Amino acid sequence: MKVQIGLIGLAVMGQNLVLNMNDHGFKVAVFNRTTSVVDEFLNTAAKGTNVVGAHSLEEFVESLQTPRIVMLMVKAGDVVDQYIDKLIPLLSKGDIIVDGGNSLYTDTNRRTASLSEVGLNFIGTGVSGGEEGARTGPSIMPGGNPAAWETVKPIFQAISAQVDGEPCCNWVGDKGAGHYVKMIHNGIEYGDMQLICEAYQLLSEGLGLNADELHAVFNEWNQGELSSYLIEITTGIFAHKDADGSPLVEKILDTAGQKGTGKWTAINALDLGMPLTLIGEAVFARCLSAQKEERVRASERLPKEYAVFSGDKAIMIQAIGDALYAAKLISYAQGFRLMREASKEYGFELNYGDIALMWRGGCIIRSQFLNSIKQAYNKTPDLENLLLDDFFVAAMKKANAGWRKTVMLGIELEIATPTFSSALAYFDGYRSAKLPANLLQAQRDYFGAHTYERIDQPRGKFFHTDWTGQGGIVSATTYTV
Ligand code: NBP
Repeated sequence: MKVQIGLIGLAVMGQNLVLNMNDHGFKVAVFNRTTSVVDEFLNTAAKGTNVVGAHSLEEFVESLQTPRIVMLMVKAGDVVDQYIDKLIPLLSKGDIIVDGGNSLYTDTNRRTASLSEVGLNFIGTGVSGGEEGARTGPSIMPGGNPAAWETVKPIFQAISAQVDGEPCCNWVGDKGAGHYVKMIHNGIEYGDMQLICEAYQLLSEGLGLNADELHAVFNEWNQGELSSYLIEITTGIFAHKDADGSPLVEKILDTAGQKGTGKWTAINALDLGMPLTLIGEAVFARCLSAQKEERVRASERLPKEYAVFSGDKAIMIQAIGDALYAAKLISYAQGFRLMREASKEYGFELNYGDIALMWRGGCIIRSQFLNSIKQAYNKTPDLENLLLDDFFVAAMKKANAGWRKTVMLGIELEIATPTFSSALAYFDGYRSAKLPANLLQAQRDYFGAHTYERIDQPRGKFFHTDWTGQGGIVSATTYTV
């Protein structure tokens, strides 16, 4: 009896996805480079299930019903290409390879095209939710060759998270669209996490709240508009005590790691000329945190004056909550704006409302307010920027004063708030009909003859001035970005 799907890569994500598929009645075959892991898995977590193990790729492929579905859950990069190369001679036309790892979308573009040339259908899918999500229902973002979707759809939609009876999994788009959207998801995750960390530092260092008080504040925030998975787990983190009874979080070294998806998002935004400032700052904040020893030396050389907060704590906590919410809205507005540009540039034809729905459950950035994003796109499918939607306009207006107060608190107390403050700068810049770029263009024309447009002349008509009376009349090529 052949099985419905095969999965290669029995690390934390692979094992849990397999168990999830088994729970939903799908028969799964598994393979892993280190074959002892297959036996271990079958003798422990998968004991008593219908999962079958293979010790060679040939045996693995042989066990699959046609059209075969082979899902890779391995380290992204060369390993995926190596497995694809080994699988091609073993598979038949119409078979499907799914890459569920965190692959770069450009690799997925390339793999979709090259596999299509040999008659195989490729899907590159984002899978978010970590270990727990994989086991109980992740958010799944598939893209690639649409010919493969109907075959994998019943499996993916069954094992994904469900919110209000809808699966957090839908077809995202052609080529690398699924991995692109997963990359943006991860970038937003970087931003959400950094925002929470800035709120934490202002509340603890700035207002002097201890872990129990932080737990109470986050617990309250999680009941309202900030309700989300990341606020929920942060609430739990503040309650967690070390063996000696003190809060564990205070014993953790303040240097953050990263695997690269946030960096990819920021690089892509720069490539497309899109201001994705909050996520960019979140990536840089991790980089700065990693310079621990240098920061310790700098703290001695450039000591802070440590002003003490002297206002009403309850009002300030409310303001910090407002800042957290407003800056988070900016991050999503920037992320969706970037996706809009990418969709146009790369031909992904993304459906933004569906993406918001896919992120409502299972994934790390799941939160209540994704429903409001869905509603915004329901009303205006081609919405330029979420900030222009009624819900966002009202939310920004409500949070505006508290957000400014929070950024000023950071400035006064010498506490860095890179994401709170860069988001505010974007907000103020975005709603400025006039920016000082007229002077910038004058400078560019002054030193490089880069030309400028005039407010009293039609757009697209360029002028050059001989600013010193000693330059020539030749101008440089004009380009944007
Ligand atoms: P890892 O990313 O740690 O990958 C481990 C798997 O890759 C094992 O099966 C390992 O086989 C295999 N592998 C490696 Br490493 N090098 C190999 C090679 N040269 N040849 C063949 N196989 C090789 O596992 P993971 O954390 O479960 O993540 C799987 C994918 O899902 C990754 O792309 C990851 O970025 C993505 N992802 C992870 C999470 C998460 O929370 N962990 C969440 C969402 C997405 P071995 O057992 O023989 O070493």
